[in-house]
Amino acid sequence: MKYCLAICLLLIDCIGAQAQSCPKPTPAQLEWHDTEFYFFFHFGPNTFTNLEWGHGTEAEDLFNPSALDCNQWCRIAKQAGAKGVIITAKHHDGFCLWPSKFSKHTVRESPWKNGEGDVLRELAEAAKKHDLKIGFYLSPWDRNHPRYGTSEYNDVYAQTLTELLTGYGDLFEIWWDGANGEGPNGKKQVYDFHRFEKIAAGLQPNAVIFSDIGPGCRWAGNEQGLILTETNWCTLDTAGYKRGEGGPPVDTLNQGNVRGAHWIPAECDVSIRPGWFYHPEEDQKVKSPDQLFDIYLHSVGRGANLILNVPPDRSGRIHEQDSAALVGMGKLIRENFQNNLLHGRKRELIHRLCLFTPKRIVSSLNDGDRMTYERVGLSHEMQFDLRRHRKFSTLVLREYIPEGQHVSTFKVEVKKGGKWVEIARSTTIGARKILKFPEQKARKIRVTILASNNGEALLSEVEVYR
Ligand code: FUL
Repeated sequence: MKYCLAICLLLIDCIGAQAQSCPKPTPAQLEWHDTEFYFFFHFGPNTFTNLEWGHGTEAEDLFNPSALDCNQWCRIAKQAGAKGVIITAKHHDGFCLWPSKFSKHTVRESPWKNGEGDVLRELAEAAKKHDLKIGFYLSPWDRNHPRYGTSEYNDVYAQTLTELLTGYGDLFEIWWDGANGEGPNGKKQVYDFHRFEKIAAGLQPNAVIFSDIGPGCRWAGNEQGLILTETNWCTLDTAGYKRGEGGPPVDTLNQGNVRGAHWIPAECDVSIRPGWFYHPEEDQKVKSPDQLFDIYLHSVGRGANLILNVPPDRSGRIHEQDSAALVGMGKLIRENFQNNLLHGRKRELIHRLCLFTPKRIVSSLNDGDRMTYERVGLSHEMQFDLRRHRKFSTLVLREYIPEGQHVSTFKVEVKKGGKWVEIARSTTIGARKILKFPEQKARKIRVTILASNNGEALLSEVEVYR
């Protein structure tokens, strides 16, 4: 007993010392983690020219949606279960979807609404009405701006960014694309990202900046919307890496770095169609609800955020093929996570490490509140009693990430015929882990944390679904 107590105290000591130094999310990043899944809108001259990368020489006359309806976009986003929207305020062709003072290639020069329109304003108002967060993609690469490729372009970008960050209310994310080619004068640009970051931090401290290396969140290394393995660390080492071509290897972007220096979680980007912009010939190539739900499981279900691109068509509306698929996706998300079989049940935490440690009954794991948590030691078993045999095929775990991310291996067992049988084993948990397995019929479930960076786990939620 004496030894046991000593070991326990020693362990608690070590844990305390290690926990202090690990990277943790900022309040803005915590909010961002909660946003989980949002829409991306690629819209602009490419929608009308059928291109993916406009040349920057397209006539403004081309931009003329006949029935732009941002409320429709937001209604569908809500039905799909998304919590926010991000739009290409300016893509690589340089066309601004708002009447920017710092460009002559904007909606103001187009026939749409006689040059009086502002797509960002319409989207910001619709998003507010539908209780969706909003963010902007502002391509650093600009194939139109005459100053591109000179140091003056950094001033232009800084002014344009300021305009966006001050004109449309609170933003939750700012998107910096890594693509960087030549501008109209054939020159590449050396961007003053340090200055842009300072502007963003000053004007929109709650907006998380996306790029290959953050600082707010990172590209997940592929455009399929997937975390490719079970492992996804929210931490990344960025020393020596740049945005774009000088970024970390794609598998590092996908998995993060265990014990990485900075909290820069992954965001998975993917389009509902093969292209990012609308192309009529892709109307029959829209991903199905099942495919979209599978992407959700491999992104949100692996602790990342999902940004799903839904390109509006030439009328300025989401095409019916896409909206049908998205409504189907939303239905699948709701159905799959509707009825948590553990909800409202107290559960037992059985400590195996020290035989004399008493059982604990806890409720913070099933209160639906990510701010309450339970401290669980390695090899401590968490046992859940469904009170009778129930069928289930999904387990959801959430780590208490305000204190960082630590778990690196855990297993799941069910009791069958008086014996514990392992049904799943995985690696990281993070913000949210969704484990799917063949349907089980059992009364008791046991989760054991087998390895962790700091010798313990802080878990905030455990959920079980049919
Ligand atoms: C890429 C861009 O080049 C594509 O056009 C698209 O915007 C995608 C989301 O990011 O880097």
